[in-house]
Amino acid sequence: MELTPINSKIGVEVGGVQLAKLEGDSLAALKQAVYEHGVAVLRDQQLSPEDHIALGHRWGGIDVNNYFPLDGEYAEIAIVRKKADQETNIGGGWHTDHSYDQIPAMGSILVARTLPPKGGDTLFAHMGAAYDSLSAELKAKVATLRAFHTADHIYSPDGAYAQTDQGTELRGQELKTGATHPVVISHPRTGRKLLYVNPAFTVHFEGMTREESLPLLQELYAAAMSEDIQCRVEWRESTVAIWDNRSTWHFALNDYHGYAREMHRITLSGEALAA
Ligand SMILES: O=C(O)CCC(=O)C(=O)O
Ligand SMILES: [Fe+2]
Repeated sequence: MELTPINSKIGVEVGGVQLAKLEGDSLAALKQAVYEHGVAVLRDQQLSPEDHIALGHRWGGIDVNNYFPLDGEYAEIAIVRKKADQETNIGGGWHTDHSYDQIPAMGSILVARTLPPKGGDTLFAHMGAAYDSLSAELKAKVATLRAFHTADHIYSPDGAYAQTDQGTELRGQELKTGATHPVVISHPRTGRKLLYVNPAFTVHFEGMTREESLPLLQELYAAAMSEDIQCRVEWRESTVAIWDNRSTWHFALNDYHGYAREMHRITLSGEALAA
């Protein structure tokens, strides 16, 4: 396995591996690379839907996403799709997946199935680097804070997607979600301190209103959006990305109007989070 960091803060290109056959020590090494670098990019993968699901099980289990359309045949595969005539994409703002769950998903294995001729890249940002960049004063301020996360304002019948042309594609409008997590978590495998709030799902700090929370949330988001802790994944046919939701945010760019883009996502089960 060849590991080539994308930059010093985030991302690793992984060569010399076919995910369909990966197991044992090699799988353990890839997991470690994802935990350390936040996102791994693998090119030229021959990964059928069955291989994709089997890899998810070998990794440690699958969380089925409650909102995205499912592949008709494979309930484990969530379809991340923008049709040629749609305007809105999925994940077109900074977020981390499933932070509204009590035990948020570890991450995802995303496979490119249909790509536009150009555009449709995905940005990733490292929340360990974001935490490191905070001033000592800000680190002290957030050290013991907890924050409430929910997806209701995104997916409910009067939520963000309902107003768009993705509205009718999504499921789960009736679901109620909510979880409170520490604002600074320790990565369950590496122990690294990570900033764990995100603009999509974090609503307020525990014991504070949304209005009271916003100034500090904005300050944290500004640090997390710094370009020098990001990498850009340019998708090609047969590219797979595997990311860690605890240590990264991502942002699917929506710059390919008039073309279809379709990705297959398997969401990997996570573990309890703690400060
Ligand atoms: O389409 C992408 O590149 C990522 C979309 C997204 O946010 C996700 O699959 O979680
Ligand atoms: Fe996402």
